Amino acid sequence: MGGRKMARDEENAYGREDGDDAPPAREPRLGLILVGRTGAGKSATGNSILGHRSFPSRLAAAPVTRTCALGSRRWAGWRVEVTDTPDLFSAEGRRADRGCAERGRCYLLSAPGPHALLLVTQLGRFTAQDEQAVRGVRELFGPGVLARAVVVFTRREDLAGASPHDYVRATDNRALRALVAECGGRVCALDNRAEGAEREAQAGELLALAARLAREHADAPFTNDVYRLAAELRGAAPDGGLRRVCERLAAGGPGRGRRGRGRWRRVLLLLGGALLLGLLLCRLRSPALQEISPD
Ligand SMILES: Nc1nc2c(ncn2[C@@H]2O[C@H](COP(=O)(O)OP(=O)(O)O)[C@@H](O)[C@H]2O)c(=O)[nH]1
Ligand SMILES: [Mg+2]
Repeated sequence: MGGRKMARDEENAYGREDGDDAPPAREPRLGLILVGRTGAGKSATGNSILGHRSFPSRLAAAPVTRTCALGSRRWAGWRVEVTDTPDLFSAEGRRADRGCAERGRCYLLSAPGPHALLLVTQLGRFTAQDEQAVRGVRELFGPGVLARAVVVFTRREDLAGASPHDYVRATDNRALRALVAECGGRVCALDNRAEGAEREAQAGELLALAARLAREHADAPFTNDVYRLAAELRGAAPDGGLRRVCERLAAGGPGRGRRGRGRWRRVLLLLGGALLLGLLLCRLRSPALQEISPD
């Protein structure tokens, strides 16, 4: 088993496989990505899901998570793969990721795509920074990605027994209510300080939600043209693959090619319309000119 783990670690240049409980390959994959602003509790949530401390998580003035990382576990017949992310979604984070290397790593690690995107936010603190992070998420994965998102509140202990649905219904934070609506009403709350059976029960709640979302899409992960490229290149030499995914992201991100083609089509249609109108006007004007002609 140990030898197998080493081989797996060597294969994967960027992530971490928690290989001791590595399942047989026939188990279906349940891919999850943790996204949201720095300090919301993404890494702590990842550790709760995995059932052990896999990702560094603590309160700090500077971001603790510096790079994307992958952790895995078995749960209810699924092979769960969790991708933790550093600050990829704020304006500063994106500026710092010049060349899109970290965003490219995120794509390669989570290829062929997530079944659920976990939008992590701290209970009672959905701020402008969280909204900016949501915009960053849309930009990185494409506008349709929220159809696969679950809003995960950390600090569940502050709910004092109430449900996260009740909390969302009662909040006067309109941006949060709008986000939850866009995510199909999927919400979950975790107390990441919980341990043992309580931690496992909370993880089970969240994983059941993610598994239901996967089933609703016939177990197919969320995908876009960058994921398709990443999946193709995942088996290739890591640096070569990373470079090509980064180039694709730097060129404008998912859907760019299709959007670009759509824009040109609209321009051509407008030009064609203008030409037709011009011809029509010419034809209408020529008999009128003939009528007033002295001959
Ligand atoms: N009390 C409490 N603290 C939490 C919870 N989740 C995360 N934290 C704390 O919030 C801080 C930031 O968490 P971290 O996982 O590093 O956030 P990240 O930057 O989004 O990955 C850490 O000190 C965590 O212990 C929670 O459910 N309850
Ligand atoms: Mg973190």
